[in-house]
This record gives sequence, structure tokens and C-alpha cells, in this order.
Amino acid sequence: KTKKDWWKSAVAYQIYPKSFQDTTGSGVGDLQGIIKRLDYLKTLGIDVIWLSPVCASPQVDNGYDISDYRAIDPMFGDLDDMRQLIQEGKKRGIGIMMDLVLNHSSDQHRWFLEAKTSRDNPYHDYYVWRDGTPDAFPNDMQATFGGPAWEWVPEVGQYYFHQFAPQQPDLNWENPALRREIYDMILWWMEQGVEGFRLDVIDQIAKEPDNKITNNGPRLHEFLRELSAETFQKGCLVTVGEAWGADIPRAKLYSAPDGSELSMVFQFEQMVLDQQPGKDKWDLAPLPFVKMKQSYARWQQGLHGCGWNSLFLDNHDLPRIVSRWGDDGEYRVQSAKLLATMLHGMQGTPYIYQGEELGMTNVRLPLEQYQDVEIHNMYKKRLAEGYPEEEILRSIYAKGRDNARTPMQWNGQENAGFTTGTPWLPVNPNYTSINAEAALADPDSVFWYYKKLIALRKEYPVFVEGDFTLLEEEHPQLFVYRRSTKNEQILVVCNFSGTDVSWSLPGEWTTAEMLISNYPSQVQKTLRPWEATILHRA
Ligand code: TEU
Repeated sequence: KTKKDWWKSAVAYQIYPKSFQDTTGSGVGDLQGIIKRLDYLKTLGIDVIWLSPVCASPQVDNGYDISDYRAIDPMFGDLDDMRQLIQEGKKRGIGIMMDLVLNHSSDQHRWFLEAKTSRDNPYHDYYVWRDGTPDAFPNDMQATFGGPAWEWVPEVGQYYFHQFAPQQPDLNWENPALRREIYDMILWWMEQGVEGFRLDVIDQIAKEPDNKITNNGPRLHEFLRELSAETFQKGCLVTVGEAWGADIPRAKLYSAPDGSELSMVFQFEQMVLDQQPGKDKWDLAPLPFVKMKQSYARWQQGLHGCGWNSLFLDNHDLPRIVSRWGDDGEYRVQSAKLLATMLHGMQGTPYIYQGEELGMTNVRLPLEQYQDVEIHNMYKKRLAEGYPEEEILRSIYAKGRDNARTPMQWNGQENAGFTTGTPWLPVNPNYTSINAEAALADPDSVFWYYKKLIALRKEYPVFVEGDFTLLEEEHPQLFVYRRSTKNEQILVVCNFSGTDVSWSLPGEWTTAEMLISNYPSQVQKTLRPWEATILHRA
């Protein structure tokens, strides 16, 4: 990929390697499995794969705890498999984006093993240490996965700081030697032929625990500009930072058109709307629909011409969108298509999470079958705090990260064609009807609808370039918006409900061409349950 902004018309696909395709019978997906499925992805029409971490890792947090940034975890294969994947992807016009976990490493990384031996070790300062006594933490900061953010190391008589699990010590970006080490590693991956990077919790690298600052630290954008100049800007890469703390002004910095930082960021403003204000994701609340539309509109307009949006509804940390905002029962197919229409009509780079193109749903498992460290920590904590067990389980069913991590459903055979062994996390029992083989055989499937949406983005420049106007702003069921360039316009119409809504097309659209719809016939005076359509006029 040689054009500077190639990613503006690209569509990405996220693979969670552990759950994609196993070829060895280990019950865990692997790189050869991804290679085997490249033709499927080629058929879908995507341009680039974001690969969740495949580097060497003790897998305390499914690879987001890296112990060697230049090695592939043996569970997934080796460097030759990785080089083969890059090659085979290139042949099909599909680039590979690696997941860079730069905020923290594994506690089994060589740097950390050295760092904790003595305060004088050169690697000591690669991590964030504070003095204290075994019974007095430096302060009361808490880790994302529960418990204090500080862990005592008797050998050095200090605490180290960890924003996630204790096995994920935070890296100290204040240290120039650490930064140089990271840049060299990234340059090395660029030499291997990767075409982009996703940067895990990138807004948290400039932490200042003494001031209780985790994200958006004062030096964040300084660090990012240096990182970008030393690495990404030496190639033609796509880069996306994960930034839970991003607002629109910050996103403009991250995605500045001069390329001084990143291509774009994942922001989560819409994704935190269906929880109780001021509480965490486990405190369920209905989606405030009108707020959600207004939030998308603000981001669309706020970055138009001066930044770039990423577009996503699912990832490996989020529940399945069709279960979350759609209807995973009667209207599963229609609502999955509607959600895709709503998102793919917007400006930005869409990311599809594996199985989203099949309308895969959430799962309900007995507690002991869940694998995610976050789920188990939350369960123990809330039980101790006196929450009724049913309420805790309801939260897990709705928001647990394992909803997205059940194996990819390839066919109706045993274990959905994912593995011949025992899957590391159970397959969703609905694989007998929801699977890729069935979707490919059905011209009305969610899969073929996604393919068409991807193709439209490539065919009509208005999808990539158009500005955004929200219509029916206060309507409690309809999400309607217009995208315009000086030459063409599209109208995206979505009935976000399982009931009929009476609504007529604005006059100028009655003769417009229908580009796509999840119902066989054109919009009349009534929008049917979960009806979605895109109209075009030149
Ligand atoms: O996620 C960042 C993050 O903040 C999430 O842990 C989020 O708070 C959580 O999912 C909400 O439930 C990234 C990765 O995407 C995630 O998989 C990792 O666990 C985390 O970083 C640590 O590396």
C-alpha cells in the first residue's frame, strides 16, 4: 500500500487469534488458521486485518501481557508462520496490522525480570516504582481489573505500578532508553512487512501516578509525536490508537491530517452510553437513543476535514452488538444489517470484528466456564459487596468480554469447525444455525450484506468524503442522516425498533436510487421493524 491516506477508503477486520481458527487440535486458534481463512476475508472484501496480540505471552490477559515483542507465541505458531501470513495477505491485497501493547509488558518480560532484581539494574527504570512499606500503598489508586494498582516487591523494597493485572506492570515512558527500545522494535516489525498498528490503551502511556493521572497525561502528545516521527512516518502505515479518554479536541490531535501522531483513534463515547452515569460498565442501563445519535453526529462533524474517525460497534472487549443494541431473537438478521448500515454509512474507517459479519450473538455460560480475568474479579468483588448473584450474572451476560471471544462459527459441524480438539472457551450453541457456511449459501445473509456495504464505500466517493447532517434529531426510533459532497448525496434511514414507524421520504429523495436495503422493496409510508436503507442521488 503506497498511497499516503489509503486507509481512508479501507475497511478493516479484527481477528482475535485465539478464537478464529485452530489447525492443530489444541483448542486455540493459530496463524495457519488465519492463512487458511484469508480467501473468506478476500470474499468479504476487507483491506486490512487488525490482529489482536500474537507475541510471546503468558496469556494472563490473552496476549495483552507480552513477554517478548519480537517473538510469536508458540501457541499461535512462529515467525515463519507470521511472515507467511504477511505474504499470503499481500497476495490478496490484505495488509496486516499488529497490536502494540506499549503501556505495559508482562511481568515475565526480560526487562521486568531484570528490573525487579535491584534498584541499580539498568532496566529498573523501565517500569514505574514508588517507595512504601509492605503495609502502606503509595496511594489508593485501583487497577482496571480490580484491586490496588500497586504491587510490592520485597527484593527492591518498592511498589511497582500496574493499571491492569499485577502481571502487567506499567512501562515508564519517561525513560528515553525504554522509548528507543520500543521504536527499534516497531521498525523491526515494519521491516517484516506489517502495514499498520493498533496501539493498546495508548492514552495511558503518559501516566503520573503521583498525581493520580492515568490517561491523557501532560506528556502524552509529546510522546506520540516522537513515536510517530521515529517509526510510523518512515512508512505508509495505518495506525489506530485505543483511547477511552479521547474527546473530540483530543481526537483532532491524534488524527491530525499532517500525520504527526496517528491515522485515527478508537473513541468510546457511544460505547459507554448504556451504563448508569458515573458507574461502571456492569451497571446496566438502556441505550439513550437520541443521545447516541447526537453523539455520533458530533464526532462526524467535529472531525470532518480536520481529523479522521474510526467506526466500530464490536471488538474483543465489547459484547456482541446485535445482542446489545439490536434484537438477537426474531429480528437478528434485520437488526444486524441495520446496525451495519448505520455505521458503514458514516465517514471514517470501519472495523468489523470477527463474527459480526455473521450476526454472531452474546453467550450465557456457567460461571466456571468463563475465562476472562475481568469477569472473575468482578464476580468476587460484587459478591463480597453483597450484590445478589442473579444481578451479577445478568451483568456478565450483557457486558462480559467473553461474549465476543467465543470461537468463530465456521460451519454446523462439531465445535463449529473451529477446532477438532476442546475449544479454550465454549462455542456458542447457536452455531448450528449461525455460521459462515450457512451465511455463504444464503444470498440474504448478514455476510453478503456486509460485502455489499464494503463495496459501496469503494464505489461512491461520498461514503469516504461526504459531510454529515443528522435529520429527525429528536425522533425516538429513527436514525436518519445525510452525507453530501458537491457532486452526490446519500440518505441513510434506520428504524431502530421492532415496530412499524410511519414516515415518508423527504420529497427530493422519492426518485433516488436505492443502494442497499434489508427489506426487498423500497421505503413506503411506513418503515418496517429494523428497516434500514441507503439512497443515493447525484
Ligand atoms: O483494553 C483497555 C481497557 O481499558 C479495557 O480493559 C477496558 O477497560 C475493559 O475492557 C472494560 O471492560 C485494552 C485491551 O483491548 C484489553 O483487551 C486489555 O485487557 C487491556 O487493554 C489491557 O491491555
